[in-house]
Amino acid sequence: MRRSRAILTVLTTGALTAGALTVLSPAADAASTLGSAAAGQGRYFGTAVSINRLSDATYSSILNREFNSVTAENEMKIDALEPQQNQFNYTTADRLITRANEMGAKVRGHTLAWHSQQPGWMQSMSGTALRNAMKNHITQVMTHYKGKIDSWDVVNEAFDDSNGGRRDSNLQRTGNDWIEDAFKTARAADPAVKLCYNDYNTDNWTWAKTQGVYNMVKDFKARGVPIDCVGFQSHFNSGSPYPSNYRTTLQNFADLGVDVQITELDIEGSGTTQANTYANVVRDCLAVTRCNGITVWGIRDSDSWRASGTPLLFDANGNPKQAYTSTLAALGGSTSSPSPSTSSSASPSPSVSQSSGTRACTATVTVNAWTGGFVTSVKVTAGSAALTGWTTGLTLPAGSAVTNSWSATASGTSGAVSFTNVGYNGTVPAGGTTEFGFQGTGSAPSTTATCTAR
Ligand code: G2I
Repeated sequence: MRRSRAILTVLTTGALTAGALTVLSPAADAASTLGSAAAGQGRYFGTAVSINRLSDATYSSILNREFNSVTAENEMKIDALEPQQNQFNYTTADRLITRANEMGAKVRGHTLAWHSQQPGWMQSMSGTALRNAMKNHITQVMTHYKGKIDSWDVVNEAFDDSNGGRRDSNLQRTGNDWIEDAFKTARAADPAVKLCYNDYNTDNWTWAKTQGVYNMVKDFKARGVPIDCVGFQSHFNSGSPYPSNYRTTLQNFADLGVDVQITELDIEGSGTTQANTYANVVRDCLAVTRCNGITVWGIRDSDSWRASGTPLLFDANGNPKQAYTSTLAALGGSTSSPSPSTSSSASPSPSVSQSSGTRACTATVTVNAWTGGFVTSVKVTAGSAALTGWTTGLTLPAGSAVTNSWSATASGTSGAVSFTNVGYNGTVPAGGTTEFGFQGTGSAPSTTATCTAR
């Protein structure tokens, strides 16, 4: 509020002072992405990521730019990681972890014990055999991901939707202590990672389901059952609307001595109504000290499991929606982030820095390789003139191929390949840098790359 008033004043002054040009420069204090704005509040801002979409340049660019936490939308579920009993398949999920590392993002593990997305072999199990299979899954997966995950959804959606009791499931039928057994197993497998319970329709403090989960967490805390956090999925729509007591719910759970996170946020709707609800959710989280992160359940509306409800922050073309702007603002960031400059000059001067000299760039290549694959990060640095576009080229060894890239458009997949800026990162100020990356199969390229500037 104060900022927008200040801007108005400067513009008015500029208009009245003939001949004087007031230069507006980007504010140093307003973050311009969801992740950086959330970081400024001591929080993270994450998204669900689907591995299949990483090859989509628009999706990939937004992911890199905006988010500093990721949750695998499906790739770390039980059926994905243990398709046959005791045969674990980490390949796809590991690619996501690698990508998160590239981005410097946290990873939320989702999910270890759940009635849904069980592999066929588990669905048909019961009793002690199922309980042991659950514990083995938790132990194996958490051991594999030790040190790589920030928080795990140990148990997901274990409560009934209406009566405040437990949901019936094969896991529930192994005995009411299955949830605490899962948490104790998880703590033993990795004492360092945060252990969370995660559910939906637990946002409204007056709902029986919310009370059911609250009482379980209270009981766990009283009896010393390990639990560190509670995730509120927060899939909001007309049947399950954003409740005015949401902040109360988050605070009451936090007061039990757990962190709380908003883990799968999406809000069906459009325009100002949707934008206001997103802002309210953000403000509620910021008002609760132990609400330390927000994750949206997908990037563009078209990526959502509820695509027809247009519940996310970017439209199908990857353009930020009104809801994006309100979310960023509620986090204390700003899209254009103009603020009055401290200097004004008597004679007009260009407000953008002009190129001096010939455009040139250099590419610095970092490779992380393992047997059969690699991830490459490339930093493009502008010379003494600003760039309006760039292309870097390098050569892959025979038998190697690019399988995926982000923040650049790839040309070719083997031999001599090149990467050209995408829409948002072609402009690089003099001496500035931007980064892109790609991954591939086979042995890694050398770290020599050409850079052509435009
Ligand atoms: O249902 C929304 C979310 C509720 N909370 C737990 C989340 O894990 C859950 O996510 C959704 C994913 O967004 C969907 O993408 O979970 C669904 C069921 O696990 C996911 O749907 C599945 C389909 O059921 C599969 O048929 C499909 O193969 O997505 C898979 C991959 O597209």
